[in-house]
Amino acid sequence: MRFSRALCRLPGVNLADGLTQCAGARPDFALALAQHRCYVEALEGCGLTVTTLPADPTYPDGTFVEDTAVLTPDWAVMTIPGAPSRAGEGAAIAAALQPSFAVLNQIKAPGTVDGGDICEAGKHYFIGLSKRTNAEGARQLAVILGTLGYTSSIVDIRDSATLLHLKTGVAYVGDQCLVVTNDLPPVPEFADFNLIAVSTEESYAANCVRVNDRVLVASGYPAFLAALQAHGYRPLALDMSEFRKMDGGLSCLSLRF
Ligand code: CIR
Repeated sequence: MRFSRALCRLPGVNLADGLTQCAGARPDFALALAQHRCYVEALEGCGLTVTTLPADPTYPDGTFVEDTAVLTPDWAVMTIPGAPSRAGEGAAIAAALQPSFAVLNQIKAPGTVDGGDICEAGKHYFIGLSKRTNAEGARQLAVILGTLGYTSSIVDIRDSATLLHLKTGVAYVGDQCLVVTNDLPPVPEFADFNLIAVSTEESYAANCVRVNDRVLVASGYPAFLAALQAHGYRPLALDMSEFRKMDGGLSCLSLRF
């Protein structure tokens, strides 16, 4: 899928007040802001026009915009993120997306969906059942995707100690190819794809994003970088250290369409 636009939101000064499993981690705000600027510039370098919303101090996790929506080429689906502290983040995102999408669907309570659990792989979507995305949210999303002619299947990661979201462990990089960590449960549908395995030591790098001719990857993972190049991809490495402290990966800093 080729993208022409992206939506991002600046990290706020209270980024460190967001949710994280990394005990004691305190991101440096100035460095996070600089890394965010590089991220936006990378998207622009891939040919995208990027809209960057201001931070909202009500939502310290608000920079992780990916969790608030699932975008298909046709419709946008606004989610209800599974963490109660993040439930209101979508309003500003919906307002920003509205002009670009003919239809804005809405996941309805008691359903919850985090966009980080939704992995688009061409005409098929993997939907992660996680501590954030519940069965009702997954069901509603599958119905919406089905209406648009997409197939979907569930990947249950609720028992995983390492995966916050499905896309913490899998990314679709186009050309019928998935990047996968060994933290994932067996997924029968993966048999239809070529797989690039990410080692346990480099598992953070699995959350990469194909953007037009490039694959954005976190910097500091040389084996994975080489594997992508060996498969003919053109990776673009970005320092994600401050967002990682808040359990954030590359994909969650933007919505691409
Ligand atoms: C959270 O726990 O919700 C945020 N601190 C991080 C969200 C990361 N989102 C993503 O990877 N899609």
